[in-house]
Amino acid sequence: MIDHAARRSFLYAMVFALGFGVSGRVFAQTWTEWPVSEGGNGHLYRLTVDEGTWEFAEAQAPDGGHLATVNDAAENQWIFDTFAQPSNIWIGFYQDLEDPDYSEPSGAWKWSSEEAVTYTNWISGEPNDNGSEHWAQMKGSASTWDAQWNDVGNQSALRGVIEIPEPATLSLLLLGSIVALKRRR
Ligand SMILES: [Ca+2]
Ligand SMILES: [Ca+2]
Repeated sequence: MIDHAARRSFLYAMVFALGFGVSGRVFAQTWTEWPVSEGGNGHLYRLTVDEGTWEFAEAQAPDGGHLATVNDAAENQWIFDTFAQPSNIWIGFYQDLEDPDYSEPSGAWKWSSEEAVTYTNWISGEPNDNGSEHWAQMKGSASTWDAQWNDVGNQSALRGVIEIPEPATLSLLLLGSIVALKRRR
């Protein structure tokens, strides 16, 4: 019979192994921090590896993360400078067709993170719903419309920029590991 202390040591070892495993996987994907010291929010960002639809890109985010929510002009500029060089990228802005306020072209645009909409940066004349366009891209540096947004259709294949809050997300992931282990006992 394993004594209580040994069992507890084993449990802690498992929790640390799982915690570091999760952190290692998250950080292995080359996240870039927008540092608080540079006026940022301390969150981590990265581009999706593969191009695809907006839904495909959103699904690449780890638990607690989403395609980026652009809260203000400073964040828009930082994302453009860091990730939209030179290509257009998905951000987390989409049109909720189920919402009672949905209308074309401007109704029911939301952030996938469910944060409030505090800022938009549409190109003049956009969104225009030019053929079922319900997902927002940020124009890259190769475009005339640097860092401005366009609504586009689901056939577009782009990389997206994912944002995760830090360090809360990792703490939650670690907490999830502990809870899962305790339940298993
Ligand atoms: Ca639309
Ligand atoms: Ca459009």
